[in-house]
Amino acid sequence: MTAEAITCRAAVAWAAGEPLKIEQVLVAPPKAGEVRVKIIASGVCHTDAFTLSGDDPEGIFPAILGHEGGGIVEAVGEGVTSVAVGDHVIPLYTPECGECKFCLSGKTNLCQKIRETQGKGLMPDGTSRFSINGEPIYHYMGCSTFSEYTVLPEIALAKVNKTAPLEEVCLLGCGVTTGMGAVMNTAKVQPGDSVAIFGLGGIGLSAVIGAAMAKAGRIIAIDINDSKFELAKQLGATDCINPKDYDKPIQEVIVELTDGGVDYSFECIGNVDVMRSALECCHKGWGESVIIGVAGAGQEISTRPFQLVTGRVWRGTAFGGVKGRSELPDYVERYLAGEFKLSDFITHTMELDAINEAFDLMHEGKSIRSVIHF
Ligand code: NAD
Ligand code: AHE
Ligand code: ZN
Ligand code: ZN
Repeated sequence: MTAEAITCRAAVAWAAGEPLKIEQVLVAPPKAGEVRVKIIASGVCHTDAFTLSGDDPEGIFPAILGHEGGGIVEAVGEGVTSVAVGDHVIPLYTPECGECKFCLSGKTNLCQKIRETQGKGLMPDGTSRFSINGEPIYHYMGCSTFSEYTVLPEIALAKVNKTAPLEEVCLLGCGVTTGMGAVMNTAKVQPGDSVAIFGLGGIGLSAVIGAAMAKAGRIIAIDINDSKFELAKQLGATDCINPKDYDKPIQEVIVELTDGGVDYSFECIGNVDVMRSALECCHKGWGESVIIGVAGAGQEISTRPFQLVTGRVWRGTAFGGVKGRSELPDYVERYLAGEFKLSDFITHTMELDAINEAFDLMHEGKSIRSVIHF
């Protein structure tokens, strides 16, 4: 049966710096190779706030933000074979086509099949499925999960176990997978390694979980907000440090604490000065620093090249290096098997109408993750 257009509620970002507005949006049926998904829940990630702030060079308005969702397939377009109506899915801002140069390389999760149109807020055919009064509204990161219904390419959906609560596993659509994946997949932390994790939001705390699962010896958690330390310790941090308590650069404090520096560090904030500290707290000869945080337009990182000449390594990761369709379902299975918890992260839940509160709580440092229930 051919699907019809649906009118539903969505939070629209009309312009940078303005609160989201709940609107009635027309969602077109999925075209060939596309899938329409009923969103059940969506986390709010700092990247949503980053783009809304106007700092994102790819930010485009009006758009429907949100990229950390969980939902149920409502309709499929022609030729879709890997998911069917009723399947539970997690939208992927890093898709997996399995056939582009990047997918075939075996070296990266950064599938580029639809990256160009995705970055322009459009579906792969160059048009949007969202409109209000006939005017197009842009997609965001290929996901737009702040809408009751959204449309994605089939290659941007991970089909997951139906018994997993979408209100929790939606966090695997970005934050938790990113932090855990950065530690286990990108850095490949080994038992006994020392790690420093800068920024204890959803990403940094997931990196703490990843480090604990990897049996890291020392897990140093750093934040300027002391209220983050209790959960960090509960999740496995061995030391919690607030840079404001010291009158010298935090990298010097960490180097002294660890007899020369850590084996791995992770920047989970998006602050280019902290990125420098994260590199420079790594051990001479082998320490590796992984950039996860997203920095604003025009910002650049710097350090003395000598830091790299003497063996420190700077790298970065998107979505924890995880290939969404082939690897994310297994993260859901590991969660179901009790290997890690997601409920610890969900400090607030709210309905779509209250979505701006989620942004306020994040900016006030009061939340880890707010999850919108549709
Ligand atoms: P968040 O706002 O929940 O957490 C950020 C934390 O950093 C807060 O606890 C805050 O107190 C702390 N912080 C701020 N300034 C600090 C400083 N100078 N020193 C120490 N701590 C400081 O954010 P989040 O959702 O966890 O996201 C973190 C970053 O990761 C953002 O930049 C986001 O855009 C990025 N991100 C990247 C990826 C990726 O794939 N690379 C995925 C998700 C998020
Ligand atoms: N659009 C920004 C970059 C934003 C960015 O780096 N996004 C990350 C995911 S953050 C999720 O919370 C990512 O996946 N990057 C890889 C990619 O291809 O976008 C800019 O600076 O232009
Ligand atoms: Zn995110
Ligand atoms: Zn690909």
